[in-house]
Amino acid sequence: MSKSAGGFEIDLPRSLKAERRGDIAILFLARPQKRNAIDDTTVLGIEAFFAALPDAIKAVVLAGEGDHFCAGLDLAELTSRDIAEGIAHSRSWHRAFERVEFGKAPVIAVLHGAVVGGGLEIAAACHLRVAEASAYYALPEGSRGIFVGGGGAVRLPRLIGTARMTDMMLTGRIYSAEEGQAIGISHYLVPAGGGLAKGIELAKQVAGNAPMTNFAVTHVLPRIAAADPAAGYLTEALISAIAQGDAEAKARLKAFLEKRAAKTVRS
Ligand code: 1HE
Repeated sequence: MSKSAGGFEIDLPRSLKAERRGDIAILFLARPQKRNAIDDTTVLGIEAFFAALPDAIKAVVLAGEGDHFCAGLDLAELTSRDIAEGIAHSRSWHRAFERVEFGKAPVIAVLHGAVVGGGLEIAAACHLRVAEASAYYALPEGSRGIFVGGGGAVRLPRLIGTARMTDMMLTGRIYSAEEGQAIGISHYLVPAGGGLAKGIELAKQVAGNAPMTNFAVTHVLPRIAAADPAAGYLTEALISAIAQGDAEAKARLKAFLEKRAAKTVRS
């Protein structure tokens, strides 16, 4: 454990490193000798980090140290679990990744090298994904005789469709960074080594939004998208009225009308 890691008043396991840059936090999966495979301690550390995120942090970047983002579940720990322990383990991933997806701040994943199994699952729990040209995606669970357990069965079909996920699991198909960009895994594709800078640039942009907008997009939009249309339209009306009633929205709209705000133009 490392106390107050990177300026955060929290104990983090050695497999995680945190850094603070103003109102941006960067969390590194930092177990490169095991290709950032996620063991139990790391899962608990991820949950604790996002649960204890200070209010002053407005966006988080999640990246991996070494040549790979994440090789998924630590397979060494898997062999000793019985069925009940397996369920509890999967639920512990669900709790941790729920903190990522529905936490205090939007999360931007920076992907490179292997983004496989549980690595792809945690990436799917993030709000934006930047991929470097070296990134590749796979679900080797199929060939290891297991199944996804970190929320991938819920989040990945939303991202790439059930049909593509079925293919990845049944055949072990690997998608390249370019293919991943084309099918919607990543939002941004950048050259090798450019991911962290792009992730931080996006985090700063996101951090500059009105807090109510970021809340609506990260907490309310996914619920509307999963709701039946009637409930979705009503929820949309409510959150849009809440957002526009906020003082921050009033100030931003006034700034535009007084020609003090940026226009929406192509750069
Ligand atoms: C690991 C893991 C791991 C590496 N668990 N120890 N994930 C997988 O099936 C992917 C498994 N990993 C790989 O295919 C390869 O390691 C990589 C392609 C990611 C990287 O290859 P390479 O040649 O750079 O490294 P390596 O020599 O394979 O691994 C270096 C060390 O990391 C080695 O340990 P060492 O003690 O011999 O040095 C590996 O054993 C170790 N290592 N990956 C444990 N995953 C909630 S359900 C989620 C289900 C899943 O995620 S299943 C998918 C698991």
